[in-house]
This record gives sequence, structure tokens and C-alpha cells, in this order.
Amino acid sequence: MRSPPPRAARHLLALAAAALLGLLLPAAGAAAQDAAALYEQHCAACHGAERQGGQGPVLLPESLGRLRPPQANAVIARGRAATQMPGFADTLSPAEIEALTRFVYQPPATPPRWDAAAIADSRSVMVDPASLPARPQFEADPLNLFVVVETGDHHATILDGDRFTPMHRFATRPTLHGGPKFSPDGRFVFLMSRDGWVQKFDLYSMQMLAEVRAGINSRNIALSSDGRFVAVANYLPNTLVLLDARDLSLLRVMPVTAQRGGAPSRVSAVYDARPRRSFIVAMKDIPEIWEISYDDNAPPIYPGLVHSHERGMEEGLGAQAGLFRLRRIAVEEPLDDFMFDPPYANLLGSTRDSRRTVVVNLNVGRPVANVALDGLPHLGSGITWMHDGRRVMATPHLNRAQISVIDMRDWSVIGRIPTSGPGFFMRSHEATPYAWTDAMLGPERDTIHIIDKRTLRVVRTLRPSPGQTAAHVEFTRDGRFALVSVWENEGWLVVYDAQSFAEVTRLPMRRPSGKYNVGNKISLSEGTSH
Ligand code: DHE
Repeated sequence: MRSPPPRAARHLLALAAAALLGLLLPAAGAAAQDAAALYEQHCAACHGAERQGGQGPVLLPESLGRLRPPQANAVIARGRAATQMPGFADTLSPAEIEALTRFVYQPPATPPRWDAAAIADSRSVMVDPASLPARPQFEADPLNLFVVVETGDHHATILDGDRFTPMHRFATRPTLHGGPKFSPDGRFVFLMSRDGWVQKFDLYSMQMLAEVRAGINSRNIALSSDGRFVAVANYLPNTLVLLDARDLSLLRVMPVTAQRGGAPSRVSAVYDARPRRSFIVAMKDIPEIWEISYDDNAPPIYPGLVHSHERGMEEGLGAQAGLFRLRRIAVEEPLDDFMFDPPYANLLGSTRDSRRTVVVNLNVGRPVANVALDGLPHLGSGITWMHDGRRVMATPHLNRAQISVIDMRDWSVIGRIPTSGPGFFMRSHEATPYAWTDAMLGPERDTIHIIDKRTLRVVRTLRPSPGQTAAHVEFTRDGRFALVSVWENEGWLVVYDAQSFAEVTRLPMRRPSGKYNVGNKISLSEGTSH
């Protein structure tokens, strides 16, 4: 592990931050002045001297965006259930708790750093790969397993998708987010936490193999289609990190800066583009998309590209690691979120500020169309299917009670399906004529709508647990059953018959945020995210 700065230096830093806070928030008075010292005394052991996380999560403004200050105040006072966070109401006065809350929402006196040395130092390898069994150590179909992420108490459950019985449950890093990624044979799963931790788990032997911290605030990960590389998209610091998928050792830290002017940028998301043998990366703050080829035989310069590959990319990597070649595609505005069409020739991307959806053709390397979508689509949840002989894609909207359906031939919007509220996720399967979606961002957050993919109409609305948030659906490998989450700490995984919509069984789970079927993921099923 990286050694922390000497105690005196940490204290000086803390005092400097407190002084700054005092300038910024004079109304907070003496309690605010003491906040840094209070933090050092009560919080630093778990959350890190520089608030960069440790046993507890990161406490920097970028990482607290989803927690409002009154909620943070309540957590400091009363603790957080099912975690090791204790309550401080008996130890600290309300004014001190208030001062601590204000303190963690202030930027630190010195910008947080997480460089190659810190990444390398954070890595642990728990199991010798040579000791791993050649075959699964269980009877269940290894391609019909589900990985269920339970954010309620930071665990994951491995579920037998034929019998709907849990096979194994293990602790994960806190704040797991986004889709886990599976190796091409479905044996290994890679998990990522918002605090930058990447973990590799072996499904055949049910063991955590290795972990590394690739950033302080991470967005998502992608695994190369050949299973060799993990790409990590970071907000903090402004980097894209490339890891060796075998043992999570560091291959490269790519600072993300604009081609023109060199402005730094957060990374919105990274996805693998299988047929292109490349990672596609969207940037949050600069109008560029990056394509990073991991194809050892790729030409050094792509046809139609805006800028040729960067020579620097070829430095420092042995033959074993291969060469990564960077291509930059200029777009009009930074993209927040995107999805591919099935051939991976085009990507649909959304801009958060101007609320536009653009189509960028990856072959010619430029935007080729705008899509007239209303509201902010959640393209990362988009799915596609064949409809009247043409491929369509459908997406929920984060701010509109609607599913939009787009003809992928000419990018026209051919359907606007009303729902009971804005939704987050959408799922289907090749074997079912129905698509399932939630309305979790609206007043009827306990509903799941079932849409007929042929008529583009809602044919059934389910309420798995009335009054409790229902979200995120995933099908079994054969598409016969749909698994829905009830997102409560004392929540449920509810299994439905995908044809009759009848409930088959329900399993208690601790806020099962997402579930991921191995077979559907590695076959790139058109009904799920990849
Ligand atoms: Fe997510 C996936 C971004 C908030 C739960 N979310 C993703 C992915 C991205 C993303 C880029 C794709 C990862 C992948 O598969 O590689 N999420 C964002 C945001 O920008 C947003 C709106 C704001 C933020 O805080 O980052 C956001 N996401 C949330 C939540 O608040 C959710 C509902 C609760 C949580 O646990 O954080 C949430 N996101 C999820 C889940 C997935 C996900 C469960 C996996 C979807 C899948 O099935 O693949």
C-alpha cells in the first residue's frame, strides 16, 4: 500500500482545508473551523486522511453528488445500516456534525492525485492462477448463472438461473456501480466500484482473485473482446486506465486531454466494440470520442480519421501487452452516454446540456445525423430488436414518462410509448416478444411496464412490491423467465414467467441493484446491455 503522508503533514493539510472552509463559510463559526480536526479524529481512519476512501467510501464532492447534505448529516449522526459506519450523535454535538457535513462537501485544499504508482501499490493478487481448477466446481449451468449485485450491504450473490437458488455470496467493495463485465468464456467476472476499485472474481471456483484501485471516482469498465484488457473510465483523476485482465496489473494510465488546447476531461464512459477490436470512449468535458484499438494487426493509421494515432501510445508496452492505438473523433459537443448499433458502425450519443442525440459513424469518423428525441434518453440502457423487417432501438428517458423507439435505418422516431414515469432500465431477449421497463424516477416507482415489441404498446403493468421501488430486469439465458429487483435494503429478487407474467418465486436480497446473466452477456444478446 502507498504510505500515507506523515501525520504532521496531514494535520497541516487538514488545518489548511479548515482555514479555507472558514473563509468560505464564515457563518459556520467555530465548529466549521474545527471540522478538519474533527475529520482527522473521527473519520480519517476509515475514509482516508485525504478523504480518498479506505475501508469506508470516498468523501469528496465529486463522489457525494448522489447524497444530499441533509442525508449525509443524518448518516454522520445515526450511522448507516448494514455497514460499519457508526453514528456520532452521542459523541459529537449537532453543530460539530453540521460542520463535518459542510467539510466533506468542500473541495480539498490540494487536488486529489491517483497516479501509476498509487494504482500499482493498491493491487492485491489473492489467488495463484496456477491453483485454479480447470472446470466449474458445481453442477449448475455455468452459462445460466446470474451475478446479483446487492448494494444494500455491499455483497454479490451468484444465482443458479435454472433453479433460482443462491450458490455463493461474497463481499464486494462498497459503491459497486454499472454492469460487471465477463470474460469471453464466461468464467471470470470483473466488478467496479464508484471509488475506483476493480475486482476479478472466478465463477468456476467462487473466489476473488485480484483487485486494484484504478481511480478515485470511476464511471465504468470495459473488457476487450479477446479478454486481454480492462479499460477503466475515470472522473477523478481525468484518466483512462488500461489493465492486464489476467492479474489486473497496470499497463497504462492515459491522461485525458483535448487534442486542441490540452484541456483535461472526465471520461463519461468506455465500452468495448467487439468487431472493431477497440474500446470506444466518450468524454464528459471535451468534444472528442476516442477509439483505442487493441488489435495487434491494426494499421497504424485508420482510414477516415480526424487525427492519426499518437506515437506516444506505443511507448512502454511490451509485445505481450500489445499496442494501443488512439484515434480521436471530433464531435460538436461532449457526450454523456452512448450505445452502439449491432454492427458497431454507428454510436448514438446524448449530450446532457443541449439534450441532443447524435449519431456518430465510427467508420468515417464524424457525426452523420441528429435524432429528434424529446427529453434526456438513457442510451446506456437502450436495446434493439427487429420490427416490421427493420431494426429498431428503444430507450427510456431520465426526465420523461416515455419509451422512444427509433428506426435505425434513417434514425426517425417511430414510437413514443407513454409510461407511468421516467425510467432507468430496459430489457428484453430474443426469445420473447416483450420488453420490460421500470418507471423508478416517477411517482409510480413500484411499477414495471411490459411492452409488446410488435405493437409498441404497454400490455401489462406489474407491481412486484406495492410502494417499493422496482427496477432492473434481466432474463434467463433461454429468455423464459424475467428477474426483477425490488430496490430496498430488505428487498427482493422476483422471478416472473416471461410469457404469462405470473410470479414464479421471490428471493430476499439486500437492495439488489442489478443482475447479470452470464450467457446473455457473453453472447451479446440484443435485449441486454454489454
Ligand atoms: Fe448507472 C450502469 C452512468 C446513476 C445503477 N450507469 C451505468 C453505466 C453508466 C452509468 C455509464 C454503464 C456501465 C456499464 O455497463 O459499463 N449512472 C450513470 C450516470 O451517469 C448516473 C445517471 C449518475 C451517476 O451518479 O453516475 C447513474 N446508476 C445510477 C444510479 O443512481 C443507480 C440507479 C443506482 C446506483 O447503484 O448507483 C445506477 N447504473 C446502475 C446499474 C447499471 C448502471 C444497476 C448496470 C446496468 C446494466 O444492466 O448494465
